[in-house]
Amino acid sequence: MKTYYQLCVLVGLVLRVHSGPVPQSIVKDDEEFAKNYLKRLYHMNEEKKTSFGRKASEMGLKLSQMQQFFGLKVTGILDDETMEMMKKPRCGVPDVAAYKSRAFTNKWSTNKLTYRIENYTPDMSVAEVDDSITRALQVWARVSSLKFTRIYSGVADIMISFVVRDHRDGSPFDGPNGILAHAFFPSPGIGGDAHFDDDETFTFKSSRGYNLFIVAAHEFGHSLGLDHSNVPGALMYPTYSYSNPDTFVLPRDDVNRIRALYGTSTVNPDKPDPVPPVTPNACDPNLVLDAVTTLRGEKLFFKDRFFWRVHPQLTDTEQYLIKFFWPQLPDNIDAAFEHTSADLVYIIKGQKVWALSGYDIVRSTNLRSFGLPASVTQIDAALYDQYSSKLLFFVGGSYYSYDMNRKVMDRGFPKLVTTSFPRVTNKVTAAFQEYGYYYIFSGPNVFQYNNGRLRNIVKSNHFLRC
Ligand SMILES: [Ca+2]
Ligand SMILES: [Ca+2]
Ligand SMILES: [Ca+2]
Ligand SMILES: [Zn+2]
Ligand SMILES: [Zn+2]
Repeated sequence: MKTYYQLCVLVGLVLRVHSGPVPQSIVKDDEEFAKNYLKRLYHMNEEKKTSFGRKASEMGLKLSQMQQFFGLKVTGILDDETMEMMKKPRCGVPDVAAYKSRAFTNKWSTNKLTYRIENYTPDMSVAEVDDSITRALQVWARVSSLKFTRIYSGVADIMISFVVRDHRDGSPFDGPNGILAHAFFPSPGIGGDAHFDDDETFTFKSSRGYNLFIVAAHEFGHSLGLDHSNVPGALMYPTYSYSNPDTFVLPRDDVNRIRALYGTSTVNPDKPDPVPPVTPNACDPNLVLDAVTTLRGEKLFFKDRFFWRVHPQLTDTEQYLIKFFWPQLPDNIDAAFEHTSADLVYIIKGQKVWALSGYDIVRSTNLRSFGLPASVTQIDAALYDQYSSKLLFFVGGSYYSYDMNRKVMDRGFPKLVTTSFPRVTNKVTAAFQEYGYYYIFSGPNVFQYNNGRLRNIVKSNHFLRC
């Protein structure tokens, strides 16, 4: 497993190859950071002057709650993976709804609400801010009975402002990154209001900085009464992930939750709504994966906007948005493979290829650089055989073999898939090698080969510990 500390080393200059003992000061800083995180977002009590054991168990309990929420391995200790998750940019509203103050309810008694933009961020033009806010509210109005009216003076239900640090509501912002914004659940006064941390760089139609439309759409979910969702890919998931504002469609989980509060919109038969995206289910027996690769002993299984990360020693899998780890990578990728001797993972979509070192993108290249003919504009799957140094590309019913050492395409290719992989009659959808075995995915089935001999056929969710 890639540790948080290795990540730090990789991001900067490679100071040392093997991660040695971590300096005590870093451990202390992280512990302080984690304490603040849990106090703020999991309502961990201020430390009382009790014995050390008492304090430790309170922190352990809150760490377990947080790990449970994010689907991490529940250890109750501050491990690297937990620290990594805590450092992700996110919303400042606590994840533990049970602690919501009694002054707030979970819904407005009316479906007609007003909003007012009190001030603007210098990061964007006035028109861009107005447009982002309006469209963020429409995300919710489109799928429910809610209606929003903008007012320009007086007190609106949803007062929107850009502020920094302490802004006199008891929840100071923290400077660049970390907490991006927060909003208050429905109630008179501050209820419904949304505050954006203006120490962030907000953007209009860009994956740089933090996209205001995405951040605002999430915050307005709170303004309307929704708390955080633990469904990866839901808009109400606590951490920030970029989505293209022009193609954004509210995911199924959020649609269901807002409709439970405010009912369904009146359907316009001339303009049907786009289908809300769902989060793929590891237990679906018909699951067809987009791509599979190993990564330093872990396995990554890609599907739509998501991937599952499977550790060899852990019993459960973790599911993330691709954009959560690599904002620059596209969704719905074609293929992936690990070039083990170079410690790189390649992600392929169309003609584009990205090389990752651990969780960092180190360069991008083109399919042609692997010697594929220009007629191949898209591949179905890729597999790197670390023993023979051959890289196999699956395209329709054929496959190519590229020699990674000699950097040439092998003679006699493409070959028919069925000549080397008996029983695979349909298109290969994903592939990887592990412990000398080839795993060839075709639709929901996976064919396991050892030296060209079929050993076993399983369903693709076999690997996801469903
Ligand atoms: Ca209000
Ligand atoms: Ca911040
Ligand atoms: Ca594929
Ligand atoms: Zn939130
Ligand atoms: Zn505030």
